[in-house]
Amino acid sequence: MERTFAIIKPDAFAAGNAGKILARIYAEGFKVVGIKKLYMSKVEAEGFYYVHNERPFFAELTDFMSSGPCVVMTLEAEGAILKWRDLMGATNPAEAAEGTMRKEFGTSIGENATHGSDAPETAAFEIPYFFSGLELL
Ligand code: FUP
Repeated sequence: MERTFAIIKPDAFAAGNAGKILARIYAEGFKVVGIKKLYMSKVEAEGFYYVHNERPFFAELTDFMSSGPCVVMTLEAEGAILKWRDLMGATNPAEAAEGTMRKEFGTSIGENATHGSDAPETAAFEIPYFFSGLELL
């Protein structure tokens, strides 16, 4: 079994789509090991996305991620990292396949509804950034 880290981003949460996204997560067979709503600060968003801190979209990205509440999750499944990336779809909702979360609920490359770890090393940083061991029992 593998674990990945996922976010229902502020755009999707504000639009009332958290329930639909969570229903798909369960329907696809993930176990939701950890889940909580939080309202990220700008500094917390900058820490989470530090790998992108030299990119031109960093300020916009961290403003958006701290613009409203989101839902952070730790998901478990066989091949959870790729499985959640596949269910999310391409970064740009316009290029995402039908039936993916970003196609259904994203509105732009920035406001793209969901986040998911892209590799085991990323998940190993992202899960404990938001969850303590006790929250993942
Ligand atoms: P992804 O792994 O699919 O979330 O995509 P990236 O790691 O490349 O980018 C992280 C986030 O930065 C995206 F979810 C949205 C944002 N982003 C932009 O706002 N503009 C871009 O050109 C690329 C990414």
